[in-house]
Amino acid sequence: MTQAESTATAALPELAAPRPWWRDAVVYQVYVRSFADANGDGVGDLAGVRANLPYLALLGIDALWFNPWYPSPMADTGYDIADYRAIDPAFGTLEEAEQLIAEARALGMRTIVDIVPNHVSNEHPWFRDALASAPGSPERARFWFREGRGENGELPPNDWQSIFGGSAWTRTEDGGEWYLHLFAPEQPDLNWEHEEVWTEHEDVLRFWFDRGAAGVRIDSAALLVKDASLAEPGDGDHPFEDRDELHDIYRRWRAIANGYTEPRVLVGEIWLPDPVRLARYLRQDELHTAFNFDFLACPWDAQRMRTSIQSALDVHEPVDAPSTWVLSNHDVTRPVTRYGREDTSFAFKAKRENTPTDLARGRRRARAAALLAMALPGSMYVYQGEELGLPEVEDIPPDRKQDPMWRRSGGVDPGRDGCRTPMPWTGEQPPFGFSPDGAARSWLDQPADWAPLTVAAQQGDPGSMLSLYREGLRLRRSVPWSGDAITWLPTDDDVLAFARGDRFVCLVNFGPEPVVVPDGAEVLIASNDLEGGALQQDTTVWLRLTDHDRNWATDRSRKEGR
Ligand code: TEU
Repeated sequence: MTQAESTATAALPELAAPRPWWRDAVVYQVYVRSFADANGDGVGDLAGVRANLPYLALLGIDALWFNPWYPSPMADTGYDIADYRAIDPAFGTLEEAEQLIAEARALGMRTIVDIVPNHVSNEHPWFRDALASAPGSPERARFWFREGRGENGELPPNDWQSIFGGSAWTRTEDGGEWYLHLFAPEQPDLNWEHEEVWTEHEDVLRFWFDRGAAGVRIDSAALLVKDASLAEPGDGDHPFEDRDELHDIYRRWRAIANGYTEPRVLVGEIWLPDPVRLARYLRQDELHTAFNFDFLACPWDAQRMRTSIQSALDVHEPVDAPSTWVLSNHDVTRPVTRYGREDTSFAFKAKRENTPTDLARGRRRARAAALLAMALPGSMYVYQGEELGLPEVEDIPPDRKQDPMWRRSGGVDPGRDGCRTPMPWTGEQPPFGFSPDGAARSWLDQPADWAPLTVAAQQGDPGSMLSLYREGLRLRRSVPWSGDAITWLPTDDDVLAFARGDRFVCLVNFGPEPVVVPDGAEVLIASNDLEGGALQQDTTVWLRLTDHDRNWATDRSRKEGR
């Protein structure tokens, strides 16, 4: 520190530390397989991401989260990891990943990598060693191997069901023990009672943090610990969800993350019905943030949305963690499709396909939802293609489907391929610039009618979804809001209105009655054109209150006693 700097610091003792970047970051989720294919093999790669970093920088995001990019047999498109310290050759090399992290950082974007601690690939050296070793061996102790039930052990050790359907147990090929897999059989679960499982993952964290990763997204973060008695789910603690011992794991991880000059960030993928339980993972010495899936799954309804938003804020406040706002990811039905249906709710294990869908309506709502999410205090996630308003692809023929959820459910669950289709960049027909000319067929086909959805088609059009995202994210950095609190303003039941500070209001009209923008308020951005100064159904606006009307928010809320 120079003399001048130390004087400056001494003169400003009251100055708080700068706000940590992750508290209100916009994080863009890159599903590498489907982002951009530079080498023409029909699969996206790191070179494709590097070539398109300017596109991401222009979008106005703060960080990139990459779905697993490690060597994998791809039984679950990369969530079955064979080596946590390398890059799958289909995507590139470790050196390229390091370059990518540095290049993104130079453009102002941090990198979050995906860590999968619940299970490994069945081709991971640990599991291969386990299969090659005898029951009761130390090699098997890193997993959950058990004798079967029945006279000859022909029945699984218990009735736990895999999240992808069917039994959560598979018997070894020699007809010996069974092993546990909460997901596909190619994803054996690790035993988190084993010290080496802890130390290995802590080392993997350091490996990526040392290479410049700003944080990790922790896959299936509430599933790692199991009840060793193999009890069936009942009234008490769940045998493999949200168990108390998990918090010790994340306290150790937090200490590692805090050991860096710029502390690294831990983001949990935690699906829990009870937001109070979710917030326990966000205590000061545990994870920094977690995905807010309640908001994602919430039906498009003013009061349901209000309840979801308020309960997220309520449970985050006491632990001083920011909420996150998520509308989509690689596991869920695309918002344009979801919001275009009669029933706009989402449930992971009750996905539907080809139910009547009004895509124009869905798009309108998805636009309104995007501006709503961008206006809320906390951080926001954008899943690639969301900014283009891609719909779910619902007509993938069975022989082209890849997702084990579809296969293991015997075709009952449509699977998640429909939200993983390659990005359309340019041109009039597939692969729409995803791959170079003459490339191999894309790993999933794009619909032939996506020409109007390409980046090239949208970027010059001020009315496009892409322009809405760019403009909304740009404004998000400069709007006159203050603090992390929101004040709900009194409205009709079909309308949401909240203020942030005394100069900013976000208004969302869910209902059929037009809502007139108050006199004098300046419209900063609207998800759809206003008609005669009024918001039609399924429209969000951001308003700047001028001196003349800046008491509007506070006066109205006081009057209603809310
Ligand atoms: O998803 C985790 C997952 O599927 C569960 O947490 C599920 O969402 C929950 O039980 C619903 O109630 C992650 C990845 O996002 C997904 O792509 C992988 O297939 C899965 O883990 C296995 O690694």
